[in-house]
Amino acid sequence: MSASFQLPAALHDSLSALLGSAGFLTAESDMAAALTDWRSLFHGRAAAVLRPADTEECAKAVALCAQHGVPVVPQGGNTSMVGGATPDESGRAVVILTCRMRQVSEVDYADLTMTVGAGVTLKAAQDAAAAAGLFLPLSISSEGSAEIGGVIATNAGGNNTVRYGNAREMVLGLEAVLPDGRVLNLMRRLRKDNTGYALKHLLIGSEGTLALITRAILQLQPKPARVEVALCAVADAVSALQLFARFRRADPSSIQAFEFMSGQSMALVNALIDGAALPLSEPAPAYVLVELASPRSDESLRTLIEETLGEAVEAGLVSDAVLAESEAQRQGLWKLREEHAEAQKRAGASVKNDVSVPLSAIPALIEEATKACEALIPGIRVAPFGHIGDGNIHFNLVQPARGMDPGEFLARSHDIMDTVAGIVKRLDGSFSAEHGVGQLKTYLMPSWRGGAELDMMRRIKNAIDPECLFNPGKILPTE
Ligand code: 2HG
Ligand code: ZN
Repeated sequence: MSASFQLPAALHDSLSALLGSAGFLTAESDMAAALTDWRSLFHGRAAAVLRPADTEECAKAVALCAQHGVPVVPQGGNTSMVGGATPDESGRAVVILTCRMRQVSEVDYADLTMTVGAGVTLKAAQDAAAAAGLFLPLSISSEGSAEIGGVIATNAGGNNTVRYGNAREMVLGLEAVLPDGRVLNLMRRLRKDNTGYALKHLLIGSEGTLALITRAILQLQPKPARVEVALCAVADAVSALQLFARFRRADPSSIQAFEFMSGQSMALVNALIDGAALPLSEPAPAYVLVELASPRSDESLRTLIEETLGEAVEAGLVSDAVLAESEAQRQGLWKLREEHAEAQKRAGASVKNDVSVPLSAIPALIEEATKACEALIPGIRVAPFGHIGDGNIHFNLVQPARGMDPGEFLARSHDIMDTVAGIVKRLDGSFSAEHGVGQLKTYLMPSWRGGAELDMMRRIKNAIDPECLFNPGKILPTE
């Protein structure tokens, strides 16, 4: 079957000649995977899916699309939680995949940098850094599929933000194709470079609406010599934050991750994920996963984590805890954290609220939003988890275990999102901490970012992409 919307013949022929059969796909079956998001919330159509092999091919393809007024939807590993890389239903756009731009071309030991193509998965980039004896401290649950270009385009955060910041903090240099097909080369590996507007930072987090990222120079770190991980049973977010404060007092620079999981969300992981087994004597109301790292290989980090946990147990903050004794156990504990999104997907329809609030407001957020959601839909499963150390909670809701079908639950998505958002706003938080706006949350932009802020965003969009060809319908609501 051919695509439902035909590209202009001249464009079709030029793209086909430029990209060849490996890079130019128009059969529905070849395009299908790129037209639906990971959550299966959005089902778009496209005139073609392009897979350029390098920046030059990508730039030429974008220039051709621009000449014919054809919209372009950049897509990396297709792991967006907000439909950020799924085309609309018009079928007019082409999707450009970065998956063939997969070169890890250079690791520099003096500068601690790595040059990567947009299509390198985050996991492959981490592995390449580790193979060189270095460390790329960006870690997200979807790192096996998420590609560097998308990770930067969405300014992904994840598990290590508490120590190393978001993707933005790790990007030294950037190369991107602009909507008219020009290549913007910002591949400078400089810590200091005050030479006008910070275009690199404008593109980071712009979700493919301003440019298509093709390469990056990432800032690496020395590989820690010692890592310690513990899973702790706690009563609630208040105890979790008190535990965080204790670790921060003991040694703030050693905290590499500090994650929270509600009992409800962990129960879903245990029930629905193969090989996930809680290594504690009994289930708890909530859990913390803490990871510490040190450049020193001696026992001091082990002593630090044991002493801090011991004191927390004595103070009644932690009721049970397990420390990883090997790399395999460390990975086992992390699996119990990283599979929450997958477990919730398997549990039925769910509504996600990727929100952030000041640390001090997290207990109020969880308490108030839990009450409000339970009042909204009796039987709703409140399953929050997330990066509590940096203030980002995934306040997710799963459909009731019985008595409601997925469609009926999803029809209440906006009620749920608005209810949670109202509480988050009162607590001075953000309605999107790390997943971005995509197409799912554009409707929230006027009330949260309206006035001068949204106006400036529109002017920037208009200056860089006046025909609105790049990722239309994302971030900015249609006027
Ligand atoms: C995570 O922290 C991801 O595991 C996914 O950001 C969060 O499923 C989610 O809401
Ligand atoms: Zn997350």
